[in-house]
Amino acid sequence: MGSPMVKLIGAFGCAFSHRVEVALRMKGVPYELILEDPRNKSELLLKHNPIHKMMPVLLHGDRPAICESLVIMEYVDEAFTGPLLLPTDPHDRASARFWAHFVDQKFGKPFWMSFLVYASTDEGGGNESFIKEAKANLLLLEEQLTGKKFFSGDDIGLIDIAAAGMAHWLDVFEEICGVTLVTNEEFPGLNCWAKAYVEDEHVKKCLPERDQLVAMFSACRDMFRGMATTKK
Ligand SMILES: N[C@@H](CCC(=O)N[C@@H](CS)C(=O)NCC(=O)O)C(=O)O
Repeated sequence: MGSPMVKLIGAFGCAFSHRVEVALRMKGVPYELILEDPRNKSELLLKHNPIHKMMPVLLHGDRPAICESLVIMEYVDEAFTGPLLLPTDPHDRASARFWAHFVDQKFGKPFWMSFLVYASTDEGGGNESFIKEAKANLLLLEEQLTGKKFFSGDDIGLIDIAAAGMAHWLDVFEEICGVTLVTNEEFPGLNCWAKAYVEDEHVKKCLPERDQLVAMFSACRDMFRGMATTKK
């Protein structure tokens, strides 16, 4: 058998690469995963994503590469048969795109910054504004899950995959920073959703090992703490 027509340039522990892997697995598309070292980017990555120089990048046959995880997921949805990631109704499609973009553009920064600030100080002080904003955004997502198993309904779709960081990565960040941001009391829907997401058969097969994530992000935390101490 020849090499797969689809190649994914990704990185270990990268939630954006995970998005593309889940999309491909849901469609049953075989792919070759090429793992990059984000600190030492290859010529292959720079050639195919010269603008952002980021993973993931999708190569399909001989056509030019496709970059940006949300764009790649939509491409995979349209280019291959199988379960749909986006609904068919135009209004529902627009709404799904809106929330997937919300996760990237409004939700992500304060959410992950809350941990970054915790990670860079032993006390975790000074991050109240990020936490406040992160919790307000979490509440908006919690509301979106009312009466539903997944953001898209009964099955995993674009928003769920876009929000995967909150399902598998969150718990690792909470452990290494010693905080619980998304408590079961405050966000029961999101906690149920996260459990259901990581239990999915396609998702499970491409989740990075938890221990390896803990080791990787603990090293980042120590680096930030070191930088914060040097600045004092
Ligand atoms: N908006 C991009 C973000 C991708 C991204 O942040 N990728 C990280 C790896 S998880 C990366 O390439 N980092 C290297 C860098 O920032 O130079 C997407 O959705 O694809």
